[in-house]
Amino acid sequence: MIKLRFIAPLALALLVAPAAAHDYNVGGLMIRHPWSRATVPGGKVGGGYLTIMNHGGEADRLVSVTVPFAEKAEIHESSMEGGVARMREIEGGVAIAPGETVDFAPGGKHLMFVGLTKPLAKGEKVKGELVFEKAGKVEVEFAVEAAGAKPSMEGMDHKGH
Ligand SMILES: [Cu+2]
Repeated sequence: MIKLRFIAPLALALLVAPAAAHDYNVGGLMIRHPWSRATVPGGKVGGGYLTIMNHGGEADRLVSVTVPFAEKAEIHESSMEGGVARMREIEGGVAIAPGETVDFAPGGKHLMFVGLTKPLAKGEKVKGELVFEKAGKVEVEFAVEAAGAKPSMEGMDHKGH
């Protein structure tokens, strides 16, 4: 009886499939499921999330990001300092070593779209461009999910690889 109570929510979570994942491969890099969250009208910032895996033999680095729907996109890191959530820009970008997986997710590393020129609406896909030191420019689409959306089950599963 007790066990069933735990199983039910999990089964439900699995049935509610996340928005279809989309991946991009460039050189040895695999970019998994870029996504964002819906913003309120007049909101000035949005977040960008994705997973980057390096299946190649040499290190690469995400150096910058541009999006057409905001004045700029920054690479940020969130942390807790004395019980207060803070974030700062990561200078010089984020390195991805061979065999490494780097997650950009709520509460950790993330992309910050600053100066939104339009609200992001749930269900739409918005373009962006990632610039890597070695792999160069990669065009992606961020799938906009609900305002409070969590990382998808799909993305979490992949961490175990
Ligand atoms: Cu931020």
